[in-house]
Amino acid sequence: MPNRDQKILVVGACGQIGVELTLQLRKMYGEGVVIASDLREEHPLLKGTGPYVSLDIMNKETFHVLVLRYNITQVYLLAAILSATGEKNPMLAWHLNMQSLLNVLEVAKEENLAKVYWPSSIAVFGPDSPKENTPQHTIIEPTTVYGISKLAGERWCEYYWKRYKVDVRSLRYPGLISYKSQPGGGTTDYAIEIFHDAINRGNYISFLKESTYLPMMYMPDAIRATIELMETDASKLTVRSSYNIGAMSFSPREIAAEITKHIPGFSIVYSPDNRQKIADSWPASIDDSLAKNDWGWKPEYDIERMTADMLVNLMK
Ligand code: NAD
Ligand code: AKB
Repeated sequence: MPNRDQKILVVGACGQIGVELTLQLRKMYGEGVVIASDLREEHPLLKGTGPYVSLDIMNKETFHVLVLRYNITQVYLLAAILSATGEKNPMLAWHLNMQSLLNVLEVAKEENLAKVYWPSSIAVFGPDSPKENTPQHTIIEPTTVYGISKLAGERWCEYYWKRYKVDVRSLRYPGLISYKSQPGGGTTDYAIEIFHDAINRGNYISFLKESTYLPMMYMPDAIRATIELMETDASKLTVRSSYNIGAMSFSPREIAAEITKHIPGFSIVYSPDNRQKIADSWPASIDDSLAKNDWGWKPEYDIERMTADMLVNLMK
């Protein structure tokens, strides 16, 4: 729990994770404690829940001034270009994903910030990593620009911790499934689209093959994991690059079958596109034993519970 003087800045607060993370941080620590920021207009769900500022994290000076003006002590950096969008414009993805992190790490060092959070992804792994139960430490040779930027980012996090004692923490999120805000251009987005199309049209055209297994997690678990990691005593953390974290693993065929239990008659067809190659390069499931041992990680949602909750909430 941040002490009385802590002030949190969420960068990229209007994205898929940012909206829910900001709302939960405000619920836990108080609305005035958490400043939301993004390039975009304030997300409707954030309106009236606490302070919002417009920020381009690529501008280090503006960010630095904001940190000083609001007496910021913790930063959650969520601005990024995700895997599928990244392949459309690799240089833009590299530039944003790297420079945003370096800007935050530099200001954290200069202003002695208490903590920084920056997410990595299962995208750090590549086709030569073990596919099942992919370990924390293994061959890591990503083949997407997004994965390369996450791997480089992990190295920078560990570097700033070891060299400057910047207390930066990170999770390698799997594909995240949620209903409050839209996904931002990833390969795992199919697992969200499928729910919307099941409800609105009764059928779904999957851009991944039926048997493509990927690690996935429901957003409430991801938000809880993030805050639990940030609240853990620094002495317990043995990973200063980014922790593997898991919850469930399923294929398009399996999630379709689960949805069919609630929406009989729902149908799916498969029309793989360029995102199939990205998915094929990623793990099918993740070994997160270090997260379990170091800070007690335990997921609450499996495919059945997540599917039921998604459908109830989307149908409201
Ligand atoms: P998103 O695309 O939904 O949100 C990113 C937000 O950053 C957007 O609101 C965007 O407007 C903002 N942004 C972009 N450029 C900016 C800039 N220059 N300055 C300020 N804000 C800017 O992404 P997300 O899904 O919420 O992901 C957040 C983080 O989590 C990313 O680092 C992503 O790689 C990581 N991650 C996400 C998932 C997932 O399934 N969503 C999985 C693994 C890792
Ligand atoms: C993506 O598909 O790009 C993201 C991720 C797993 O990092 N959801």
